[in-house]
Amino acid sequence: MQRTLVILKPDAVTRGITWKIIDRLESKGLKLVACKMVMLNEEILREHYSHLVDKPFFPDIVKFMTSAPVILQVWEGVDAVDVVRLMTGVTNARQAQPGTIRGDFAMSVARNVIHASESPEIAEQEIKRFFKEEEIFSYKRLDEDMLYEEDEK
Ligand code: IDP
Ligand code: MG
Repeated sequence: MQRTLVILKPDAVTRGITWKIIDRLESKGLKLVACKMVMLNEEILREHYSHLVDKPFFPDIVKFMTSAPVILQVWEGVDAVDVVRLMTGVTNARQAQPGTIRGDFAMSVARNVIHASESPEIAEQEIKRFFKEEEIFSYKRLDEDMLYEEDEK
């Protein structure tokens, strides 16, 4: 099983659509193993978005991402990183495919409702950034045996 980090961004929280995103991920068969609401700050955003700190729009990212709380989550499943990225859609929500979360719920490049880790290595770093090991839970989904063939797990 693989783990991936999801952030439900301030637009998802303030627009009251977090449940719709969670519904999709749960219905898909992914398992929610950690979840908390926090206010992010510039320091952690500089680390999390280190590939963007020199971009002219970085101050706007900080302003947006600190404008309301976010919901941090860890989701688990086979190939969870790729599955969630596919479900997320491309960065520019206006170009994201209908059927993806950004494609169905957002209209902006910056305000695109969800962050999802982009590789297994990055997922590991991101999960460590936001969660202590004891905040991540291990339990069995009742439908787990039906979701996967034995050799897929
Ligand atoms: P991703 O979230 O699809 O992985 P990244 O390129 O890693 O995209 O960018 C991280 C976040 O920074 C995006 O989700 C978006 O909120 C914001 N961002 C990226 N590019 C732009 C831009 O050109 N203008 C404004 N915000 C941007
Ligand atoms: Mg990214």
